[in-house]
Amino acid sequence: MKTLPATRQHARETTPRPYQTGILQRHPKNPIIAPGDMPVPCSSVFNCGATRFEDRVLLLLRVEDMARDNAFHVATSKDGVNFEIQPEPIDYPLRDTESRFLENRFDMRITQLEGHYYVTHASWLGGYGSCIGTALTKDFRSFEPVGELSVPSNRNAALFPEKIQGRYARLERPQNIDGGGRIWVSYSPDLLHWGQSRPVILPDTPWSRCKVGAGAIPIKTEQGWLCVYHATAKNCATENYYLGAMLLDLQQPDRVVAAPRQFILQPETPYECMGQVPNVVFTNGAVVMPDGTLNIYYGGADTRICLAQVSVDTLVEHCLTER
Ligand code: M1P
Repeated sequence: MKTLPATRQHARETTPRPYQTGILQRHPKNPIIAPGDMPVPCSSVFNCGATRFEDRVLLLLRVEDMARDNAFHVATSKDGVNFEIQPEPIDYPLRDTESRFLENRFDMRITQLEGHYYVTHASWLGGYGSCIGTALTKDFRSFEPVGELSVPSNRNAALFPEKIQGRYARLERPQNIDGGGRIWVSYSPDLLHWGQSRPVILPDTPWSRCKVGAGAIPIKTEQGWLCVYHATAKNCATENYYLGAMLLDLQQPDRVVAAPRQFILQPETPYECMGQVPNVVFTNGAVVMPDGTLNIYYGGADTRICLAQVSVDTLVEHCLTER
């Protein structure tokens, strides 16, 4: 067998990979917010909810301190890339004395609905796992707890931004008996009582064999609700997180209009593969920019915040044409 000269072998091994296996473009400034960018000492900053607030992009950052206790900080930006971060955490209890079980709240998703911002999150109940909690805010300064609105174990709640056929709707992920889980849709007459739940049947792929959960809040398009979701697959060393995209029916969102078998992002850069949980790309927030670009904010390895971009039209087209 012909072998390459040693210098060329070295060149081949050290040439950076293009980091472009999906259709998303990673932002060249990635990671856009790392622990060292925070105005407070922290070990990780990741998995942010995202929305438009006034004329800015607003992120709710999940920040872990050196004791790995959580806090949530607001960050705002005009261009969606360079953020001003508030040094004081938001005033919303992450533990409480009323419930003997509530130990933490995390993975906040923000839905603009009927003049309010609803924040849905996982509420960690110790041995019971997590349930879905909700808070209400108008200004991201004061947060009114609405309550824990599911029994455990459930999480990854993404509230739709409008009523569908007269009912509120949310994506959620009840836990499977094996610790995984799939996306379901539940409906509510009043945002408090949830039921009439139905599963969202997605293609079975090698990258989605373990967990499949909602990501960012669904985006309304003519072709359906555009959703970016996460899925995981175990290998002999780790459980890798991927992002996928799908379109759900506008009137009956438990019905899948299109869901490509291909993932749209996999962990492959150092900032996605190395950190407190390796090989994780996890989104719970995306924002449509004025030029139609979808800014997908995602946690890299549960340690820093990254940005991937694609136009909404391109992602819809991708969903409709790829199988
Ligand atoms: O460590 C990876 C992720 O693990 C959990 O994800 P899921 O909701 O799919 O179970 C969460 O703790 C999430 O925050 C974390 O990024």
